[in-house]
Amino acid sequence: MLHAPVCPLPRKRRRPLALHPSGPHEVRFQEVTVYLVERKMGFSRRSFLTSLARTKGFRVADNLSDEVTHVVAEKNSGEELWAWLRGRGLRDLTSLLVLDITWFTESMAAGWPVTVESRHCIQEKHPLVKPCLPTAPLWTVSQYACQRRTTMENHNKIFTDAFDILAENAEFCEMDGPCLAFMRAASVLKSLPGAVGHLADLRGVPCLGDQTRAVIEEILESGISSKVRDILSDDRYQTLKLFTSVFGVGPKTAEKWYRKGFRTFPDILTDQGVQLNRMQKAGFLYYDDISKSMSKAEAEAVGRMVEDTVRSIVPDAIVALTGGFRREKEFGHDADFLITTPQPGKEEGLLSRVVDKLKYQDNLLFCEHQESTYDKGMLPCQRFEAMDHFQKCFLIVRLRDELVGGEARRGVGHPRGWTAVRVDLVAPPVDCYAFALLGWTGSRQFERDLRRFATRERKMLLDNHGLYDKTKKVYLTAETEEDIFALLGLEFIEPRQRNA
Ligand code: DCT
Ligand code: MG
Repeated sequence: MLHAPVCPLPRKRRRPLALHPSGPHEVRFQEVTVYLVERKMGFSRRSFLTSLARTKGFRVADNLSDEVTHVVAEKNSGEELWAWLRGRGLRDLTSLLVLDITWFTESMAAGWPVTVESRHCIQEKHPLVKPCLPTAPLWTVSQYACQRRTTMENHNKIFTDAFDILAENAEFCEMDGPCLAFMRAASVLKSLPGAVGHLADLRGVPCLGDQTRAVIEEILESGISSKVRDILSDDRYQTLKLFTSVFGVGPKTAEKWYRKGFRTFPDILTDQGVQLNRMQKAGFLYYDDISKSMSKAEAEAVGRMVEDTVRSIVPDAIVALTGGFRREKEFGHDADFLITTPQPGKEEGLLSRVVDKLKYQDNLLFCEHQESTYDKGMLPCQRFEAMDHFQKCFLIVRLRDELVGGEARRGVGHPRGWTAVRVDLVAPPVDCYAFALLGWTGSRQFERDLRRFATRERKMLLDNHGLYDKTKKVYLTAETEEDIFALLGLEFIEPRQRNA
């Protein structure tokens, strides 16, 4: 017989949310720490979603702290949620992403944190009525250039010009850290949809540290940065800038010449002790032409010449203009072409034959040829600065005036009737073509961030040859750029939006 209990049952107590309800999980996305708001979501749903996210490699915090990057709430009003967040004593609410559950469910379905879009963000209804309190960010911007759309329309040129100079000067001083920081600052500002009018506009914008914000503040107040003014009047900076403008002269050689006391081109060219290499000799010889930027019309004219020459050797070859011109830049320092053949192997030795033909046509002024060192078995290299292994040629080509349309012609009135232009030809095998196209389209900052994103957010290795999944230990194949973005779980960014 069953007896009634003699003492009342203890009240059901809430289990504390275990740190690792089903054992510890590997954190795959270091940049993201999620906090799920229990209010309206309920205790059991929150526990379930927490374990689900952890099994998928997300870091989910039990408590709200300054470590949290993504706050996720369900059915909460913006006003109440923001008021609650302000009361939590967090150091900096401005960089916090406050998101609707849709961001979380989409991320669970994708298997990684999807790009935050404005439709995911929970805005407070009247963010500006309480100006003394932190408000939601004006712009939601990713720290990765490959998750931003950066066209040639730059609303913040006054700042980005300053950061470009600071980055270049840091490079000349071999200060890699500050150089990268200034390049990242310039890049993120180029992507903003409007002009920065006040430092507060930048709340929540990543890639800006104390130093870079101080530069922006000074420009906002006085129109110029004193650091930039000092650099522009610095003899060393001006000299290195002049010397590195010569084809074949890098910062190391420029520095060596500066230390020898050289300040002008005649100082270098008249010194008996200076041994110029082939590239530098050509660089000085054609300096007047190739130090001027090349127009889109000129790049397209070179394109027709290259395409005709390539097709006369392999009729079904594919020739694509890449680099800045593919990103719809109007001017560039060179024209970059990618050449491949539908039939694998047919691209071998192709560039030598193209160069021979250009020489025969009397259109070749200089050629530095690099044979392919590509080996299918090698892992993609994370370092962007390492050149790829495809066969390539760095050329100076004679571009005849009649090939360029009337107005765009640069040599108008020039008795020679031609102009020297810099051209790069790269010939990957067709199975690497999509990766090479993505890599050679740039911009450099876009490429750096694609690789950084692949490594840090996806545990994958990306370079101009291919993509490797370190978790699954497999190479992933792609026929188009769209395939590569999809493999990385990124929204497709058009070439004209890659001017990061
Ligand atoms: N690139 C690369 N690996 C490198 C260097 C560059 O894959 N080690 C890619 C990135 C950009 C692209 O090649 C073209 O390079 P550039 O011609 O230097 O740049 P650009 O964007 O075309 O700009 P510019 O107008 O100065 O030519
Ligand atoms: Mg280029």
